[in-house]
Amino acid sequence: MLAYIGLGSNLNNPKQQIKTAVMALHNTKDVEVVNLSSLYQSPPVDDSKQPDYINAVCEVKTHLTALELLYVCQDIETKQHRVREKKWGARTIDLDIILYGVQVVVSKQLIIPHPEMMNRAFVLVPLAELEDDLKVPVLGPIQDLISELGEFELTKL
Ligand code: PH2
Ligand code: MG
Ligand code: MG
Repeated sequence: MLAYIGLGSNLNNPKQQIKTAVMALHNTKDVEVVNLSSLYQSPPVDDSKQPDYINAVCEVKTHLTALELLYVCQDIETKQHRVREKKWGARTIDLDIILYGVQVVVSKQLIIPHPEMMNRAFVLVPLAELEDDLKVPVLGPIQDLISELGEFELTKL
């Protein structure tokens, strides 16, 4: 299965946090990172009183189920000392499963495609960098989603 994982950080050396998380994913049994986007910088969406974020998207080849992959992501977040306080608060690392093949998942723990992806340039733009003609399940072609975004601030590093 091919899956896309969004990475974000705005605390404690964000670029290094992203690199550490990508290495941790790659070093996980049954998970292979096969592609990584550029790093992108953007102001925080939905809470302006925090530092800018660094974001990227990676593509993984995996034999894990979507839920097993979620647990791997949560484990990496914990190892990188993520403190879960308020929703959308500043964080050392955030790993979100954006897509899991063409599978649609709606459960208490996990929603795929990621329910906010269509609103987030910091997810769509790096994803399109990896796969510019991607058809997102339910939502449609990635380029259409980017066109529908409206104005956004995002710097490719
Ligand atoms: N993540 C959030 C909330 N806001 N803003 C940016 N720019 N990048 C993020 O990764 C981000 C955010 C919650 O996951
Ligand atoms: Mg997130
Ligand atoms: Mg998250």
